[in-house]
Amino acid sequence: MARPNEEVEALLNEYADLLSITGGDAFKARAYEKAARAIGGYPEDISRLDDKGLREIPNVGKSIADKVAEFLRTGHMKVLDERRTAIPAGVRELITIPTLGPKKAMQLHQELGIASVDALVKAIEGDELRGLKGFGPKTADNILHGVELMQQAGDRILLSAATDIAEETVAALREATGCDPEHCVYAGSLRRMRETIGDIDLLVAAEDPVPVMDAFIALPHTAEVIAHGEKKTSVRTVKGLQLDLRVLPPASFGAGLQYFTGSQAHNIRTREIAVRKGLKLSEYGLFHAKSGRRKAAATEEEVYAALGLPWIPPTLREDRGEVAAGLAGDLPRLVTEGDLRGDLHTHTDLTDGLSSLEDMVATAAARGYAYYAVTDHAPKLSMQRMTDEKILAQRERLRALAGRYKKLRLLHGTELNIGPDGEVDWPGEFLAGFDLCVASIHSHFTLDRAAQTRRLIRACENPYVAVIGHPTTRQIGRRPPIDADLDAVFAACARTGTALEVNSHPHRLDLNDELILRARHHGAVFAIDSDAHSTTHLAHTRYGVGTAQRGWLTPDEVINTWTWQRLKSFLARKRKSA
Ligand code: DGT
Ligand code: CA
Ligand code: CA
Ligand code: ZN
Repeated sequence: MARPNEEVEALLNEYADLLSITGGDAFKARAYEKAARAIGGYPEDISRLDDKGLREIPNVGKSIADKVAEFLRTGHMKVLDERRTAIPAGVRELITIPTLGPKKAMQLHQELGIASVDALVKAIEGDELRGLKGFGPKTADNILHGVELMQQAGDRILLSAATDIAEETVAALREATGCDPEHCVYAGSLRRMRETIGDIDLLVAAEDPVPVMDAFIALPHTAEVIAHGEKKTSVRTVKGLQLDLRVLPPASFGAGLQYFTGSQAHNIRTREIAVRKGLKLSEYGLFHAKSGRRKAAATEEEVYAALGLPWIPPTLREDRGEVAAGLAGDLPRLVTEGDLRGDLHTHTDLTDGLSSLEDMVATAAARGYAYYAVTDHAPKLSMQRMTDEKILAQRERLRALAGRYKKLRLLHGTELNIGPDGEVDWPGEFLAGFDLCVASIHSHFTLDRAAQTRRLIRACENPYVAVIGHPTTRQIGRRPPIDADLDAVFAACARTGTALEVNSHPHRLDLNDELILRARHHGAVFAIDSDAHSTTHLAHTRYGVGTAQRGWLTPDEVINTWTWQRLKSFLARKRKSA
């Protein structure tokens, strides 16, 4: 719970906003804002003050003091409650958008019934503001830009965006004076490859931190220096992301890396082991508790070994049993990007992809794949205008290309649409012509749990469906997962020999780590696919692999690490049931 001062500050600010939205006296609104700031920053706890004490706070007159006293006594402020019933909370949310003032917010509410930031964005995208006085295309653009900025500043960011920034920053820091390039890395949730990242934690080993810290704050993306010290410096970038840089003595780099990689829950486990051994673990090293003598610190391997553990891959460090597995010598041999022999879900410009078939295949070949499936959208995704003729013509083109690639086996596939009853776009005779079919949900996201479960299980039972694409359809920060009995679906996948996709698109990462852990308990197998819509997207598999590692997957459980012979018999076995 917030301190009473902060609570009252928030309420008075809200009241000031509501006053200005309803077009009340601007002077009065400003007076409430000033009082709010004064109370928030007041050193004494206002709940201990009497009426006289309240009036002694700068900018707090009798009228405001009475309202504060009323709130402290009753938990309510009557005037605020009245305004709240008159104006939906979402209208107040509107004025937090940069460039959107209270007058415009009220106008949007009164004339179009808009009462949330989301509704406003939809209205702009649907061109519903056209003709509204004071809302030309430029204003609308500014609003959209403002919303984007707000979201970037306020939210966790996607793994892919954080990776790009971290890699650029690490590359720049490696150039700094006194920075040892081999001991300049990122740690935290990014090293653990969580799907979203709160802030980026960078670590450098250097005897003299000053030049490294100076180089860090001088980077062009820095908008604000939050803290600038010799041990830790934090900046906020122009996009609102926080970066923390810590400079460590070279001798304790391993201990620092272990500590700042986290997760916090994992660190609690490792510290428990240290305590049981009469040791003390910190970011500076592993020490004998009694003598204070340092036992290990230079490398992570050394620190884990001194705890009686093998080195634990960062993607496992979430306190999901990895420490116990390490102690027992049972850590999994995690799948890596190098294990992938192919990609089984990709698109071209025949549907919604941006690159040609030829370019996609050339890029796949350059990645060293042994096999590669082209799986453009099937007809029921009507926006894509797929037809039998078009997909058969594509098959001809693909077969013609095959001669050019001696080491790469080209597979002709499609991404089928799972209908509301589990039906797919084409009958079995037509599906038999494909080398491989992915089937995914692209519609009817809000069916009830029983219906979603049924349609997914029916899709698994289709002998031509090899992979269920992006099984939950969630999009991070945009769309929630469908509601289905996923354990029943996972069991059906295991029973029918259907792979579950780990879709590598950074907005999807679907299945996610937790669902992968659940699915593998049912004995299901997986396909880590890029779902690429352009040549550059083929590299997204790194995020799918990270997610798979967080789900403890081994190469044996991932069908696209298998040899073509093994994959071919996996596909054939299921088709036999047709
Ligand atoms: P994030 O930034 O929210 O995506 O998640 P993390 O895991 O990167 O968290 P962050 O940046 O607060 O801290 C980085 C790592 O440093 C964290 O995973 C573990 C370690 N750490 C930070 N503060 C503490 C603490 O108070 N206790 C322990 N045991 N570890 C901490
Ligand atoms: Ca972090
Ligand atoms: Ca941090
Ligand atoms: Zn799809």
